[in-house]
Amino acid sequence: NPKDADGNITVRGSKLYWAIFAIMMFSTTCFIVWAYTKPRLERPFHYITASITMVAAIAYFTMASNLGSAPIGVEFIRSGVVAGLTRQIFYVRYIDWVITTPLLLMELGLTAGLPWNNILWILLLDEVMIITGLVGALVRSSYKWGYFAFGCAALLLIGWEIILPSSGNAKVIGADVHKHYIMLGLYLIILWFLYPVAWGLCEGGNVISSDSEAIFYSILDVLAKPVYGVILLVVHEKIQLDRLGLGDTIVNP
Ligand code: RET
Repeated sequence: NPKDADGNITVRGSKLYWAIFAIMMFSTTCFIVWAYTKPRLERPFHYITASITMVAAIAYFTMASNLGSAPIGVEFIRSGVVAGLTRQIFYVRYIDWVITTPLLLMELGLTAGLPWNNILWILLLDEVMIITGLVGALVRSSYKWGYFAFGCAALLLIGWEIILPSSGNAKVIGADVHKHYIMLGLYLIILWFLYPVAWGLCEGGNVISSDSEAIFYSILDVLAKPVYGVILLVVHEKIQLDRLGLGDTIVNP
């Protein structure tokens, strides 16, 4: 049934996943080419960013092929649609996130010059957030919301860590670093708060269809990976230019 009556993605959902797969592959290529235009020592962030979009590309390849999912019994039947008794849960998302979200946070932490013990604490919170989200998604009963609550608590702590203690750190390194770090940190955290919203409507409450889930998560992932990557790399270039006092000279020759 094209109306997605059994809780699975349809051909349209699959096509969207293929499109995002193409975007992730394209951005991976661009980040690698961009890296090669730089001296060797300036490349690490380009490589980390490229590996993030590369992992996402594989996850999207999997979902577009209708793989990496399991039918999970639903607690709430979607109203208006004669939905099935199960929903297609893409656990492959969480395999992607468990690899890529720590890298995204690490890039942010290194931009602020955070000490490693702070970075590791943030990464630990991140693992708690993703794993509780996965377990909650696979649980049928309302205990899933317990896992969801643990995950949200972890996200709140991450938000607090990257905005407050870390911004003090960035300030010590320099006003330019601080300014850019705050912008990047706010972009990340505002975006990341939309993920639990998507989860609540999809894996959690079974409120929207699997095709709508594809749209919601795809938009978030494109903003959180390739777009975030471009902003981060541009910020790094700006910071370096400002350090050399060349910012205006190069932008406005
Ligand atoms: C879950 C459910 C449990 C509660 C919370 C969640 C947050 C997930 C986030 C995911 C971010 C993913 C990114 C992917 C990159 O493309 C696991 C949905 C808080 C914030 C940035």
